[in-house]
Parts: sequence; structure tokens; C-alpha cells
Amino acid sequence: MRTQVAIIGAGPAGLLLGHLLLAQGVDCVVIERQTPEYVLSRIRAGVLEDVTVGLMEQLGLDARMKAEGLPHDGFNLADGERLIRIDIAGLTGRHVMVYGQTELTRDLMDAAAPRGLQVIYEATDVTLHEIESDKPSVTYVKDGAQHRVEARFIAGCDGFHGPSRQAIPASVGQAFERVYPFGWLGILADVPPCNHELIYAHHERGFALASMRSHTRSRYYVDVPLTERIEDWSDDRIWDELAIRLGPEAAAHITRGPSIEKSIAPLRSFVFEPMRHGSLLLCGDAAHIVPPTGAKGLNLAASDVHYASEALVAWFKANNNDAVGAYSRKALARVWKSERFSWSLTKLMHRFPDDGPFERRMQLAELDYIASSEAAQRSIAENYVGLPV
Ligand code: RFL
Ligand code: PHB
Repeated sequence: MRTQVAIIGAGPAGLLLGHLLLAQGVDCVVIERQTPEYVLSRIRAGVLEDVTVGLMEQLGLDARMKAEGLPHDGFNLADGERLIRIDIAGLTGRHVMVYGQTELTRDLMDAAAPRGLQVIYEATDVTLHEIESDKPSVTYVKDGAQHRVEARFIAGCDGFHGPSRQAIPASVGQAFERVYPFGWLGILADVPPCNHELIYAHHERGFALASMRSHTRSRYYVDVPLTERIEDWSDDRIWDELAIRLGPEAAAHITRGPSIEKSIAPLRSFVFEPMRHGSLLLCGDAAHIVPPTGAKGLNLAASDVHYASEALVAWFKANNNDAVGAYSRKALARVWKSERFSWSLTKLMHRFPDDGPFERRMQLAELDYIASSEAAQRSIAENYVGLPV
């Protein structure tokens, strides 16, 4: 098979890129290892920035998001005693959209066949070839048969563990990484949220987050040591821990219910440079990971895809090679700022095993400063709502 862009991975990055390219007349094929059901079963992001909402609007795929998503004008930091509200709308004139990654992915998946976006699911042994040439290709095995897709470009949208980043020779790439000594234990339950806006709580027992998917579905997290096993966390144990860490005000409004999903996700900061090598462009988690504390991962995938689609459309439709050449630099400039924000919010809101009483006081002093300073709140709001693309 021949196409212009072979996209590896049908997560949000790959599907968004596929739709954007197709809408502008660039041929592409998306190759995914898993089944659609598996992709949809991964409960991940919940908070969308303008860049992500804007791309869905541009594609005309925003109807359900506009009907069912929850625009949020603010969120809260809790320090064990009080809620510090960050008034996003008042400080930036913008808002974020609470709409699950599962729903966004479903909207993109449902629109694929009607719009003629070809997505090949359950493709195994996906391998990249000749990425340094102008005739790269991707091979995969499906139903026992080997297939080859020849393309002009490959977009590696295959997440942190996919083969695309690994196809770049070690001699040209550099990885920057920080692994955190804890993970987030998440619980999804069909109960009303304890608060109408998100609460990120810093408690001496550890971090907690109260989030949501709708007025009737809640998403909560607590941080746990990486040695913890999900089997040891009954629903009751999680609800008890949340009630303590979120503080009395929120605890009074927690509705408990059976979990419909529970999992532990490790936390990592990671950036791979460059994000383009030869005919391969990396987008989303394939190139970088942020800890979920700033709700940036999916939104960074969306901004990468925005830059990549512009660059590829310029290449094929305007005979302009400059944007492909500038892709890595442009994407990384935004990536590093989101990395910084996610890392600093993670440091502020979590207890690290090596921290002593001094570090704890520093965190409390910073929270107290944020509570009292509009300048500090504005800086947080500006980053949380999303930096310009
Ligand atoms: P994905 O979603 O990992 O999709 C990659 C796709 O590639 C496929 N793949 C392969 N396909 C073919 N061949 C192979 N060999 C392949 N290997 C892998 C995979 O099956 C998959 O379908 O990456 P993408 O598209 O870059 O999207 C990134 C986002 O998923 C991720 O950044 C966010 O979920 C991060 N994140 C959050 N981001 C936000 O913007 N806001 C949030 O509120 C937020 N909360 C979160 C999060 C991530 C979390 N976890 C579990 C990591 C909360 C959590 C708990
Ligand atoms: C979520 O709802 O899953 C969520 C919200 C905000 C974050 C991370 C995850 O920062």
C-alpha cells in the first residue's frame, strides 16, 4: 500500500493527526496494535485545553463535547486546611473543558469510517524502515500476513512504549528523564463529584485529586509508593484515604460507591530530542511524558499534532519544506514549558520520601504565598489553561 503519511498509533495523537491531514487532502493510514475496545478502556486524561478543544472544533467533531463536556472556570489547591481557588476565567479570560480522553477518542474513532480515515487495528510487529530516506515504510503483521505501507513521512504517535522513538539512532537523540518515587492510584465511580471544580490536595499523608467526568461520574486519585499493589486497595480503603487527604470540607461531600475502574500509574517526566529525524516525526507520548499533575499530557499531544499537521500540509500542498524542518524546535519549545509546569506542580503537591520537615515547610510557604498573591495565581492559571500554540 502507498500513502503520503503512515501514522503509527490510534490514540488521541494518531487519530487527531489522521483526521486533520485527511481534512486537508493529505493521504494517510493509521496503524494500531490494539483493538478499538482496548484503546477505549484506558482511563486517562480528563481536562482539555483550548488547543485540544479547538482542533475538535476545526474538525467539526465537537458536538458531543460541547453538549456533554463541563467548562470549568477554576480549580482548587488544598493545603490540608483550606481551599485556594485559582480563578482561571477571572485571571485569563479563558476556561478548561472537563471531557474524558475516552470520549474524545470515541468521537475520533466514530468519525473515522464515515470520513474515510483508514485505521488498521490489531497490527502486530509494527516496524519502521529507512526513516533517514525519503521513501520510508512501515511493515506489520495482520491476520497472519505481512503488510507494507510505503509513505513519504511516518508519524510516530505510538505512545511511550511504541517502536517509533526507538527507531531513531541513539547517536542522534537525547533523552531527559525524571522518574518519581510514587504513582497515582485512580478510582472511577458513578457517584456525583464532591466539588463542582477539581481539587488538588497536599496533605501530610500525601497527595489527592478530586476530578470528574460528568455530574454523575467521579474520578479520584491518591499517590502511593510504587511498591503498592492495587489488590491491597479495597474501594473502602481508597474512600477513607481520600476523605482524609482532601480535607474536611471536601470529605463532607464525598459520595462513596463501587469502583468501575482502579489502576496505579507511575509518574515520569521525559523528553526526547529531536522530535523529527529524517522522515519520522514524533507526536505525543512517543516523544514526551509529563506527570499528570498539570493535566498536560493529552494537550501536549494535541499541540504536537497541530504543528505536525501544519508542517505536513505545507509540505504536500504548498511545496514548502520549512515547517517540517522547524517542527521539532517549535514543538519542543512548548513541550519544555509544560514539562516545567507539571514538574513544579508535582513537587509542590507531593511528599517525596527524602523530604524532611524543611521541605514540607517550603511547600506550605509556597502554598501560602499562592493563596495571598494574585501574581502567583495568574502564573498558575496561565499555565493550567494552556500556553499559546
Ligand atoms: P497514547 O494514548 O499512549 O496512544 C498511543 C497509541 O499507540 C499504540 N501503540 C502502537 N501501535 C502500533 N504498534 C505499536 N508497536 C504500538 N505501541 C503502542 C497504543 O496502543 C496506543 O493506542 O499516546 P498519545 O496518543 O500520544 O496520547 C497521549 C495521552 O494518552 C496522554 O498524554 C494522557 O493520557 C496523559 N494524561 C493526561 N493528559 C491531559 O492532557 N490531561 C489529563 O487530565 C491527563 N490525565 C493522563 C492523565 C495520563 C494518565 N496515565 C494513566 C498515564 C491521568 C493519568 C492517570
Ligand atoms: C483526570 O480527571 O483524570 C485528571 C484531571 C486532572 C489531572 C489529571 C487527571 O491533573
